[in-house]
Amino acid sequence: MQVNFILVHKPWILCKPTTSLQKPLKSKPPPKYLRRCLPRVSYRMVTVQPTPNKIPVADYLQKSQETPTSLTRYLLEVARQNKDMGDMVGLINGIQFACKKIASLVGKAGVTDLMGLYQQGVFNVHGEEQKKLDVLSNEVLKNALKYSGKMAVIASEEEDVPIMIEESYTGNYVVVFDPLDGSSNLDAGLPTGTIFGVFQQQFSCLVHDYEESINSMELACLQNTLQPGRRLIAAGYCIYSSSTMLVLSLGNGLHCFTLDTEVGEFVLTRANIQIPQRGNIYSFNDSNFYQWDKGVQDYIERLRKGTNQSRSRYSARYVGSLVADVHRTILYGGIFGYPADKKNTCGKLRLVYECAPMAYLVEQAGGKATTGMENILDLTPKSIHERQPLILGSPEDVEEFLQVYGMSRVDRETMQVDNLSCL
Ligand code: FDP
Repeated sequence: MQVNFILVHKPWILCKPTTSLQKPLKSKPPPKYLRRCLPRVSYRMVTVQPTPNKIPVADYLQKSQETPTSLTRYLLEVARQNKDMGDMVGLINGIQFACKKIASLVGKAGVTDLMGLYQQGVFNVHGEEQKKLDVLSNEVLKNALKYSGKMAVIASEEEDVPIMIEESYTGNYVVVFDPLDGSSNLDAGLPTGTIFGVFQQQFSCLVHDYEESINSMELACLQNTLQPGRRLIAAGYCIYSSSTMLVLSLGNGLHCFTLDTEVGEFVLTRANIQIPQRGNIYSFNDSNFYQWDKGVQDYIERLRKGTNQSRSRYSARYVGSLVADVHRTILYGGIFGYPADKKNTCGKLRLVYECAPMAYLVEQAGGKATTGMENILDLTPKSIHERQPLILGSPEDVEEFLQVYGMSRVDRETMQVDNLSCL
């Protein structure tokens, strides 16, 4: 077991209003609980826990397909077989509760006036107008995680900066998440999803209360959220569609639990999911074709014409909701991509809470995920909202993409990627 020594320090941290939840500037300032306050922290000697062992519950999952296994029962089995994973089980329980709550909100959004914008003219950190359900889902997930008692730091798509958890609830885990991805599809009743990834904290932070300044050591504490995807110890997504499914990996393969609305429980419906070696579907936003670099265009043209390695013409499917497109790709095979283009020179998707968890899950199912240059899981994020190109799917399809793309890689370099715009 590794021991780290961290200086004890009690700085003051600046308390700024948040852009994501605040009222428009002309109205009175938001109440204190709605502000983006960074809490005062102190540092101490910490023991960095080893990564938990792989979970040998695969056999159990196979057998238990004969009788319905709830996610709760599965988690209890994980805890029984892995004494050091009790906290992780508590954490996933918090997430499954949040997913049920968000599924219920999404399901009745049309009849409870939850569709549409949160506040006209109020933008989040990405410059996008937030939907009511973006804001609500963020609160639901944040609270479920906070009060699980297992959290140290959380980072969300909907928050400007990572959030440290108050001392009384502090735990050992770092969770990154996108509470409601694909929310531009909401008002049309199309699928949306929650994406999450779990790391172990590398720096320990003791959080006391809300104070008034921040220094480099506190930033180090928040940098717990900037770990490469390779260090994820769990990830998952919840898809809100014709049914609600929680697709999860604790590092032991990929398993799908479907919400049985009659009993209010997630029930195991697919154990040890394996992505097909090759598919016949491509899922890219085709309207960007003329904005892509030549390598991507050449690859897509081969799929359209059937001049690719499998000599078969591929079908196009693109929902425009990451969770839905990745879920279909995992189950049916093929390739999903949001590459860089002339407008989005770093791609559009966020490395920390979109690309990395999805890459981890796809690899757990035997697939591959890349930027076109590097394996997604090898990238160390420089900022919490950094964007990266994402190509993932069946191993043979991704390999073929890399070959074709590699032939004209120089073309990407001529796009003059401005790295700052990725952050
Ligand atoms: P959305 O803007 O609706 O939130 O990253 C967000 C995302 O959706 C992904 O879910 C989706 O894959 C992508 O953007 C779609 O982008 P385009 O509309 O540019 O295709």
